[in-house]
Amino acid sequence: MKDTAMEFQKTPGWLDWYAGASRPRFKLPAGAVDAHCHVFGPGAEFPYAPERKYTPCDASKQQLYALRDHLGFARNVVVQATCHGADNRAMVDALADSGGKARGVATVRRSVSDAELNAMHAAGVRGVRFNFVKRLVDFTPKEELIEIAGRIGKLGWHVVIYFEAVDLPELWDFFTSLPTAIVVDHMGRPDVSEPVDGPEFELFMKLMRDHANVWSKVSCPERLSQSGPPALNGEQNAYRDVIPFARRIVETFPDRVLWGTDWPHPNLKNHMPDDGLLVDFIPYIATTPDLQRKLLVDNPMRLYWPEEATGR
Ligand code: 0GY
Repeated sequence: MKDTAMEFQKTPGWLDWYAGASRPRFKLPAGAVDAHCHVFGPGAEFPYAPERKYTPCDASKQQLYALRDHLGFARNVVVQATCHGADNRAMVDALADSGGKARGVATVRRSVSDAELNAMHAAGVRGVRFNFVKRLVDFTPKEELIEIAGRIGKLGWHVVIYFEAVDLPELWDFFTSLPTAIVVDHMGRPDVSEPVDGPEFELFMKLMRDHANVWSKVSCPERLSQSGPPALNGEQNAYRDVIPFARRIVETFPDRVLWGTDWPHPNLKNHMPDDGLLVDFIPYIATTPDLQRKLLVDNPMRLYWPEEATGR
């Protein structure tokens, strides 16, 4: 992986995002929020971080907002991706160009100044992300993360955590000591070949049950599924093995769930999803209009645009 000044070579085998997304059959409720998506670069304008573990294809704010409109979303939450490290300029630039229709989740180090945090708040950042997925980031000491959580909590921000289910026991004490709202990416990445009422997923359910500040994104069936999309296996319900897990969370904690496309889908090895089909997955996991409205509108509005939330 050799880069010239502003030219980045994609990680070998990198799958580019799919540009031909179908128009979903499922009609999203008015005001729906795509609460987990990213921008990548463009590298020539916003260089990828030297410490990154992968180099993606570019995925710009214009392309993200075109997808938003095509799918029928009203707003986005743009989550800082690890390929940009703690350089949040691409994400903040996307927020600035959204006309108030995007909010952000940043990555910061202990060295971030109060002035920088305040500037990010003014730009629309409302959370920081702590990543524990070892293939994506190097280890950050817990004391540093606790210090950051204390500082951003004063701004009313929350912490987004990304980890794999096998690591939850070891991370439990740390997560449950965080003082802010906590949003878990992709249901804590359960192994969906295990039973939905098995010990691994029960531990995640317990985390949410015992800690009312913990929320979950019921996102990324394409990442978690072992049965795969219809094009690969001919099944009617794409990613059907993920349905019981996501549905259980949505039905047990309807006021603490979020949904996002995860566009442009970093690090997928086998297939690149059609984002229209991902939207069509939603009614399998949120099966009533009431659950769908909470998942897609009320909950993300409460967390990211509380000043506009209707408080239903
Ligand atoms: C995701 C998932 C992944 C990557 C990142 O920031 C990132 O690099 O989040 C992944 O590789 O599982 O949520 O986008």
